[in-house]
Amino acid sequence: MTMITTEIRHFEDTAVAVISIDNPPVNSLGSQLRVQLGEALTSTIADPLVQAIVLTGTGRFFSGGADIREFNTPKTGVRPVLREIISIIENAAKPVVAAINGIALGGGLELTLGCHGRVVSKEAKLGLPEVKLGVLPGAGGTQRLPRLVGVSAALDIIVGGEPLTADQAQACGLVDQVATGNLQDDACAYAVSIVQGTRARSRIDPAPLDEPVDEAIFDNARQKAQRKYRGCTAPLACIECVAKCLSADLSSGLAYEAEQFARLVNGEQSKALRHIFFAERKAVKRVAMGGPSLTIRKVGVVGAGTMGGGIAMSLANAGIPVMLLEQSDAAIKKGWETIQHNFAGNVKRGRFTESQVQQRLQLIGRTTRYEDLSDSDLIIEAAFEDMAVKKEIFTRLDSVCQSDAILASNTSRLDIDEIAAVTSRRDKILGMHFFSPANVMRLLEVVKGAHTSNQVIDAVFELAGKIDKTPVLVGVCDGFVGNRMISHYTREAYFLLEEGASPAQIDGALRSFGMAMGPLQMQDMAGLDISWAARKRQAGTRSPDLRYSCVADRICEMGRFGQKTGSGFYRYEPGSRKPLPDPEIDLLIALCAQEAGIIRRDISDQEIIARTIYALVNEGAKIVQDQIAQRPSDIDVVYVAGYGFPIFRGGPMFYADTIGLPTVLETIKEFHERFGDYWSPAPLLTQLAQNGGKFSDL
Ligand code: 3H9
Repeated sequence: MTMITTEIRHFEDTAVAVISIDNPPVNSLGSQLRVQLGEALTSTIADPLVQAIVLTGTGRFFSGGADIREFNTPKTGVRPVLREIISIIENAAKPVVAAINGIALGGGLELTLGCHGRVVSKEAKLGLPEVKLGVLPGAGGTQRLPRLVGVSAALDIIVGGEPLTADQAQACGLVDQVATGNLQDDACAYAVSIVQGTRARSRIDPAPLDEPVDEAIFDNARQKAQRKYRGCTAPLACIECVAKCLSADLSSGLAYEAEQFARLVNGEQSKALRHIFFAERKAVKRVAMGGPSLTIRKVGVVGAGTMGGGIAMSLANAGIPVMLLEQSDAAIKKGWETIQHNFAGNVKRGRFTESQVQQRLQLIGRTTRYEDLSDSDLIIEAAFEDMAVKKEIFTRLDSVCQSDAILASNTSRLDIDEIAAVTSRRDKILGMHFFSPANVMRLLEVVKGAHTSNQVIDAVFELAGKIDKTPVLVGVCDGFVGNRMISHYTREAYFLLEEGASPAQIDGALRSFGMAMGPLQMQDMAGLDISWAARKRQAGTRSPDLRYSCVADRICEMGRFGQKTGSGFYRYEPGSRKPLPDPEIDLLIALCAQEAGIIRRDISDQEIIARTIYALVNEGAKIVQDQIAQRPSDIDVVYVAGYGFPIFRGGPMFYADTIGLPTVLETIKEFHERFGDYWSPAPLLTQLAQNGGKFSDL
């Protein structure tokens, strides 16, 4: 396949070879492309009729960087490797100018750093996002960029991983010129001016970087990295590589960078992060096959509480008009004030300007009349989590909304089909389970009922993309994917309390595993009354033979609902969210254990992690088997995006793969013997473990 084309252009009597990268979808620099690019460069550099070269891309992309799918395969070794190509460019006798036509990321941007001039289109985005894939810019980025823009800006770009606009890139010295006319013409003119001697070549000085740098700059970068990429090792390696520029010349710096890149790319963290990169893209793939597509232009939201308000903010952020409904003027006023307060917080943190907030607020209408929802294409109900309440709302919505409007519930657990049954449009009913705070959290469980049409799912997926959410398609069951699994995780945490662990030990062990928060801290934050209500609802169907911990119920009976009441599993000082151990709870736990006839013992952190995380894995396998999730990697996306599961472990199912399914199964069987039926191994797990399979093979 031809991925590189060369065209000779005559520009002011100078022959310029324009080499274009054409490898859809993102012009990634895979092995085949590198071979062709190497040949095109070598032959044009050797061609006596060519005086300058312009390197550009086709479509929206200059290049999305190295081909990530080839990592950890023999293809990465196919020569010329990217570093060699950049060296060919850097050492070319004739000028090579990059015409950066669009997105230039990772190895794509590194390619341009070897060039003797960089001209960029206004729309271009330039960045080194490797850190997000658990690696570092491994084709010279950590050595050439600081020499070009200085240590501080290079640290921001490499460790932050966020792309720059064309103007930002020009301001920091990353590019030489933003095209004002036709990009290729401007780049050719730039190259010609170098040939004519009216402009100097941009060259990276190979000597160690002579810049007075305060060591505090690196300490700050390390602290920022620890906050942004909790538990990840790549950001620290990026910082060490940038620091190397100050002591090493270019060639030893490049050798050091190559060593660090090889270490990271072969490590478990990078594999996990790349797994999530592809898992997210798989999860958001649309489902409808043909048929008319539905467009959502205006959305109604029922309920202006925390969830409803957050959902309205997400929609307004994307420029989508919203009509927010509450039962009373007082309730709508309260909800509106919270939205205003939250937007004001965004302004304070520099996320939006005052005028951007005003534009958003103008998009949110308020009402107490259902009739005002009649022109909405989608209505999202975010009312109290109670089936009777939901049924009443859906009955009213069904009667007032236009016949082709989609009706969604933000329920986190309830049966969508039971809700759909009270309407005359079961094909247009679905669940949209947002996560709190809805204007911040990216995960959206899209719940497909028995009758929901693919067109409806497709329209909601499209909307999710517009409001910057990661939609994951799930089926109907109590708790869908995320909450169904979390019940098993918290169940084990409660049992471990009775068996001898303290809340602080359980939370500490799981935080050190990498969870953003321990399970008991998380319960305190979410509100203990929510899961209490769910347990009460499930009480009728719970087998009396199964072990049940009453610790959480007893805490609720004391009126301790977590942070909102100042106490739960922990106590909280007024105005503080810092969980403080509470001897009263230690006594209560000991009492519950005694009543249940449990002899308390020392529990290791290792057991806490295995009991809680394998409970997730075992239930996850059952969820895949029940077809509640389309694939194991969707579960990983749900857990990383919605439940604070460490991204560097790739989600619970990928984590199980990395441990090895036979080992996971053995441990689960042992728990089954020791702790009873909750631990019956998922048949899918057993089957995969016995056949040498992995969840990621499915
Ligand atoms: C690197 O460069 C290392 C070097 O420093 C050193 C080397 C020695 N490779 O996201 P989309 C696929 S590391 C392979 O939906 P968008 C993607 O999976 C790399 N495939 O489109 C999807 O496939 P499918 C540094 C890639 O327009 C399709 O392309 N670069 C790659 O929303 C479309 O993707 C990065 O980290 C890739 N590099 O966004 C950039 N990139 O259709 C990573 C994408 O089968 N990529 N695919 O599902 C991105 O951030 C976004 O994909 C991008 C496009 C902004 C480029």
